[in-house]
Amino acid sequence: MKYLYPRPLILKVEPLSPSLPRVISDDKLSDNLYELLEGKIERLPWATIDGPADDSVDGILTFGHHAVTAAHMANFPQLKVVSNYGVGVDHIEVAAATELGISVGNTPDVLTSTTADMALTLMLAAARRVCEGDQYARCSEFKVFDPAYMLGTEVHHQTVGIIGLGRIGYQIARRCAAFDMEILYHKRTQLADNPDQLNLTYTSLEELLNRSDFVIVICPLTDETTGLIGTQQLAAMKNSAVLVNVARGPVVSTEALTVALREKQIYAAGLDVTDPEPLPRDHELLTLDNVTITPHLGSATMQTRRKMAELTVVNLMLGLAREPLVHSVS
Ligand code: 8YV
Repeated sequence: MKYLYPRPLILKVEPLSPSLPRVISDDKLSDNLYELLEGKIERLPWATIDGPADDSVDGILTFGHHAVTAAHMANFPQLKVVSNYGVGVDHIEVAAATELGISVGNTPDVLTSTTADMALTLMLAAARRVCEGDQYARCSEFKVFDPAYMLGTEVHHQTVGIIGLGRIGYQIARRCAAFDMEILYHKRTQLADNPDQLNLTYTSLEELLNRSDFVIVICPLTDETTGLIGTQQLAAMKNSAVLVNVARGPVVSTEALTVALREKQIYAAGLDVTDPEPLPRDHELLTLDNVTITPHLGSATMQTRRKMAELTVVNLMLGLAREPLVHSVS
């Protein structure tokens, strides 16, 4: 097995005890991850999380699609660590974990550039009508090239507004700078660190929405950001603007966005996340041409998922050994 993390780290987390730690694991986690855990833990099915109290559970291995609540954690008095395969921890009650002395690990950094690439992919795809074009190029009506069909909207030299300029947001900004875009951003506090000296303008949310040709949402999902983009905010955007969401579905109101796209209050949207996820199969949003939707693929490359798996395993094993995690949010 070839590891991407330094060997000493891996050695440090080999289990010492003859009886394997018992870890409730999401059944959908990748084989990559379970390969790395072979012989290190005893896997308990995900359903255990809703079962009776159990003092033999040592860890929880999860990813961003099932809640890990205070009540779950309190049910397992020996629980030492919740290791999350992903950076977003909005599905985990972190404050409760901290109170209970449980470490919560996540996987930032390794997926930053990959997720930024996805934001650009959706921005370009929505603006240049890539999915519509793909469908048309395959269908029988496509007999002759027509210079008037499927005109999209320009990306380069336009203004982009990034909501949430953390690690991923900054990498999105770097990519937009290469497209000669004017870059606005909004976040809770102004950026302290700008290592690439990018030309970034901090604005209020309202000004960002008014001025941007592209609005990219990449803030964490919190009580404050739930429903951040609703009817009023969509109305503040230009009719020619494109909205991209690579954060979490509930940051944007699905209902308001459906109306805005149907009524052409905005030009298009590119969504890697939706609320709910997936949308009901008969949802109107899925019938509209001016929305491009991907099924939560932000970090989905073979290389990045491999690194995420390694980091998740390292965090888990360190937590089980009651040692500080490589990345911890608790
Ligand atoms: C993944 C993500 O969807 O890291 C996150 O927060 O949203 C993504 O990388 C995921 O959690 C892994 O399945």
